[in-house]
Amino acid sequence: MKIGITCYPTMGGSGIIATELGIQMAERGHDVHFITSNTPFRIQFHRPNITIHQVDVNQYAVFQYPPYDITLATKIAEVINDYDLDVLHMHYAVPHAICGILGRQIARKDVKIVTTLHGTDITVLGYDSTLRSAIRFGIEESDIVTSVSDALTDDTMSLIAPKKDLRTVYNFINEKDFVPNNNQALKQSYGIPEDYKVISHVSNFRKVKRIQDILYTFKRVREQIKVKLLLIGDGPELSKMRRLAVKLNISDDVMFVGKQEQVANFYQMSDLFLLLSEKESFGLVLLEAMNCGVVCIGTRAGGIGEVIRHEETGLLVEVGDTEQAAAYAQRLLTDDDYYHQLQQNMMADIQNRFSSRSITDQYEAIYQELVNG
Ligand code: U5P
Repeated sequence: MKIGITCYPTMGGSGIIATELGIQMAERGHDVHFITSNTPFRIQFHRPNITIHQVDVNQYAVFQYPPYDITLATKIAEVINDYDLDVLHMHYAVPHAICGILGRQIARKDVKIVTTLHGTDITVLGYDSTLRSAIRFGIEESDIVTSVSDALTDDTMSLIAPKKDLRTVYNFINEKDFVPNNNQALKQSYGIPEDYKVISHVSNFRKVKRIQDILYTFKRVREQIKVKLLLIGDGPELSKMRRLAVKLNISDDVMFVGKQEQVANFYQMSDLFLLLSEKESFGLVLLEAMNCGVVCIGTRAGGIGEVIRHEETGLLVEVGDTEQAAAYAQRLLTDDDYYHQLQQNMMADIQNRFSSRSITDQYEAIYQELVNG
């Protein structure tokens, strides 16, 4: 099949999924066309069957705002016609599904549109009534719409109420990039003594991630065992969290390592991973940590409860319950048998429910269903 993909080519979860899916489809022999404002960050070298079409938004003084959406739609139309695309896969309802629909109209071709909802557009924009009808339109005019968790499907139904069934297709990661490897050398290079445990967290440091809860949890655990906290990523909350670590008197054991491109190494030196967000449509970082063999504690928020099966493959706490999170962390870091039991279940479960092969199969079946009518 000839597949056009539009996503934000940045480091966030949605861009990573869109890019990995395109790579997987290209490896299966499909002809993949990325139509994006920049080369997606995981495609920095040549790959067969992948073409990048860059959307250049002109900054003419005549426009008060650069017309990104219209330029993108025009580019999509051009690629539909030039390459005779069968399917467009748009990531996010707004603006990309809308641009895909407009592009299809400009091209005057019956190309099929698959839209994947990743969360931000629904949970943030769904509250903004000015955009709600546009999101609904993007969903209803797409041929098939997928969402990355049942929790996001439910949120979309209650906030947007589209007349359209959504299908949940979970996120996945490229397993080759995230493998278990007890990375003592890296731990050493960060000056972490061998007998210290490592707790980690990876995110964009936005408020919804509740990094303060990670610090409060860590403070309690640190009172009982030798442990370091590794915080990977950067964002608006970072400097506030640095100050909080100082105030809590834990800053000697908290390492802020900033934005990193090779996050796998940090998971590999971790014994426990925390994701204590108040909202999360899926929680891709959990899947990355789990594939590296790291047991996780998450909150009962959004899709986290679908990725972690409580007391089977990891542990869940209510949002803000740092006392329970600390109690669980302490048990996991001191009771090896318990840890290995959860770890074993976790490795089997992710292989079963989130393997790149089975998720790619599901998307491929969706494309095929549309193309074969
Ligand atoms: N990420 C990085 N480097 C960082 C912070 C995050 O590569 O410094 C990646 C995570 O590994 C994950 C994505 O793939 O960004 C964040 O996913 P999400 O929080 O948007 O689901």
